[in-house]
Amino acid sequence: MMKLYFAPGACSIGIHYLLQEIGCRFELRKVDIRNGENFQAWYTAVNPKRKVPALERAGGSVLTEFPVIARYLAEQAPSAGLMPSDPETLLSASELTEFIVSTIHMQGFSRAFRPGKFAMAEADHEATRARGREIIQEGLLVVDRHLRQNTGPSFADGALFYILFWACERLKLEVPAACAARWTEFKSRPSAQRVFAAEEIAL
Ligand SMILES: N[C@@H](CCC(=O)N[C@@H](CS)C(=O)NCC(=O)O)C(=O)O
Repeated sequence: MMKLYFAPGACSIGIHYLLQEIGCRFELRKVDIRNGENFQAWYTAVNPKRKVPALERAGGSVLTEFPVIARYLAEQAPSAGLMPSDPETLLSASELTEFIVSTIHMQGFSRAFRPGKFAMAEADHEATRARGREIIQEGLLVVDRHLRQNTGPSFADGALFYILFWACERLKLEVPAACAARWTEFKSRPSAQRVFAAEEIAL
């Protein structure tokens, strides 16, 4: 059985959502990243990069990096309809997933949530957070355009799920209309309810 290493409410929630959507059996192993459990030897043996998500596959090998795990899961369960069959739609889903993870998450949310990673001086933290929010808002405009043109489900939904969760529920940002509509749709799904319950998240 697959095992997801996750931290409650972290980006791993997007992979957790995909696992629920594809309807496979899986185990969860919580990693307390707030208290540095990801730096403990047992976890660095799982993922030397010390990040979640990590997905242990049935044979025991571990996959890391959100876009890779998301696509792998979609490929494993073609009947879930998360792996676009049209090559252009597939490229577009990959492009969106990469943009969300490498730009909106890593450049935007990382500044907004953890300014100390970008600015040593405490005095610069507020400006760093503000810059993070700008990057998020600019990024969400790109995502919104994508959503208006591509309505079908894909593995990019995992990435969309966690940034919309962070934007709408954590930071309480006003997000563009198609993003807001997608978040309303996501959070009403039974898969999302199961994810929130398992991660003990109250919206
Ligand atoms: N490049 C990784 C990034 C994952 C990542 O940044 N995960 C965060 C949680 S949202 C993490 O594990 N942070 C722990 C830390 O930096 O100590 C991916 O795409 O999976």
